[in-house]
Amino acid sequence: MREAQTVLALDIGGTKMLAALVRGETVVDSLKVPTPRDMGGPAQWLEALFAQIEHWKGAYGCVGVAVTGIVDDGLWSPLNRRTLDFPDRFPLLETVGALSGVSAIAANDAQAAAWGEYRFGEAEGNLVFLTVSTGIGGGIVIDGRLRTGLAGHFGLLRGQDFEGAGGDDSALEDHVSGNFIAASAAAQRPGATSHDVFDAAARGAVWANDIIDRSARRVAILCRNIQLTFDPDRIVIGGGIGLAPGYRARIEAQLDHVPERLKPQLVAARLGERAGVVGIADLALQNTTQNQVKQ
Ligand code: BMX
Repeated sequence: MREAQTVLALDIGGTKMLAALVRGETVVDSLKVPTPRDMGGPAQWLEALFAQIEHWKGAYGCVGVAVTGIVDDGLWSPLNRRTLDFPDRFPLLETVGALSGVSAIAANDAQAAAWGEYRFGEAEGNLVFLTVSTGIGGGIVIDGRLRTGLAGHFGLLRGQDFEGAGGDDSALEDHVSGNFIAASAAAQRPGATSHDVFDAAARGAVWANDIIDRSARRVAILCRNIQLTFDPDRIVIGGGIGLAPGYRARIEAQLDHVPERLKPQLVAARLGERAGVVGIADLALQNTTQNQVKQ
């Protein structure tokens, strides 16, 4: 009984991989490691991860994998190679099924997080989840249904001259996300990470505050457009940058002048960085239950 309700949940993003044993919204055990972007590809990343959680074998009844990028028919592909690069159509479900020995499902990381916040978060009603992290991901839950496929890939929006970011063919996230913040600091601090920029900003460095404000201003514009597109009750902000101290307040400061009826209501992800694993675990359990019913 215990194992059956326990799910092995993986959240593989552009910067980190989180593995967790999940029951409901509870993370019973977890392991976080950097995504070894420069080491081989998905097959090696998953082998290395499963080697480190070998001791969890037998403790879970099914697996859920949330990944950056898109999963079509169990095949995993990146959409923005700057966020994470690997060859298209990696046989994700087959590989995870073989490594775990149990049934597996897979979904986009931000969509899984949106479902986690919908099921266990603060947000009532229709929500849009926005993760500002290595890239910018999004998940949409309307009338209790999670939108899948490309739905919510806000980080890949093009053509809008985001405030001088240049209406060229690059993706919005390349002008906003963690990668952008780190790259923008190169002049002042070669090799700085986005964390370093937030630390410098907290110490009052003007250049660092300027970079973060530019990022937050572009996310504020995105939130206004999301409000006009889906009119959600809440926009839930998550991700390493989205949850960084003061970042959401900077976005809200850019929305002060927006008329009440057009103003997006932003909330922090209640599940924090667990949103993805909790969401995919719930989807995996639903899938297992449905399959049992069918039999
Ligand atoms: C990119 C895209 C999305 C993802 C988002 C956040 C890739 C590899 N990923 O827009 O699928 O949801 O980044 O990803 O094309 P994260 O790695 O920052 O969590």
